[in-house]
Amino acid sequence: MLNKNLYLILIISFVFGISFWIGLNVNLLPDEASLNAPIYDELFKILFIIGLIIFIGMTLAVVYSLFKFRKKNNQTGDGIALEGNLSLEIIWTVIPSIVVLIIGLYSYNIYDRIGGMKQLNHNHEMMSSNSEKIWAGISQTSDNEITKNNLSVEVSAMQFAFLFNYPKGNFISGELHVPVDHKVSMKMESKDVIHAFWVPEFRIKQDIIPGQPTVLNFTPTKVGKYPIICAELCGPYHGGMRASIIVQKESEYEEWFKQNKKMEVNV
Ligand SMILES: [Cu+2]
Repeated sequence: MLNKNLYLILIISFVFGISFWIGLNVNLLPDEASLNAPIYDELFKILFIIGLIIFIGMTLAVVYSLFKFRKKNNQTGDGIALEGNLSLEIIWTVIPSIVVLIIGLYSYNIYDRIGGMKQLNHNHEMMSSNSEKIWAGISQTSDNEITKNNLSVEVSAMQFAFLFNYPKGNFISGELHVPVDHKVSMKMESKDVIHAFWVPEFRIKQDIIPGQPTVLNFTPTKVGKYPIICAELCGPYHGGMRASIIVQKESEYEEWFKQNKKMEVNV
């Protein structure tokens, strides 16, 4: 009996050990390019580890059962039926309940840390001028950080493109340019159907809904070019509804901004 328990403990330790090792060392996600990304990835790692524990544990149990409960040579029936096992039923109810509860609370904490539970209206410059209702979105993560460098952009989504309006420069761009390490505050509206603004490298996604403006705030942390993908099936060319976000050094961004501003004046 002692031997059996020892084996069981060893196998469980092995399953947990290998799951943690894979979960912490194998990265399935793209670059982390915004302040939200490392926070979101914490949750992903935990979910990945839990998934691995269940997958490896179940696979081992199935393989063990294949050999242990094989039909014996002279066996003709299934044997005596098993009826009820209270302790087993308590275990398989209590453990998953605790796991689900922990995941729920932890997800709430992560959503709060990326700004999902904050008030949506009070941070946004464009919104203070008119008292338009903002229906949903991700707010800014902290009020204490620098807000003077806020970049405000208005996003219009339509079948099948995104357009970015820079109110301060009074111009519209098909590419979203932003300076690295600056907060970007976007107000998003749809001209037709529901779209979704998704940047995998930033770990952000927000629906864009006709008649119900939404907001999305983020801070890019890595210079580079990243895809913006529409993540809501919005029509026959939904798959082609893509744009780019270009994160630049502040000086380069200023240069780009000036050039576009000038063009508008010349016209
Ligand atoms: Cu779309």
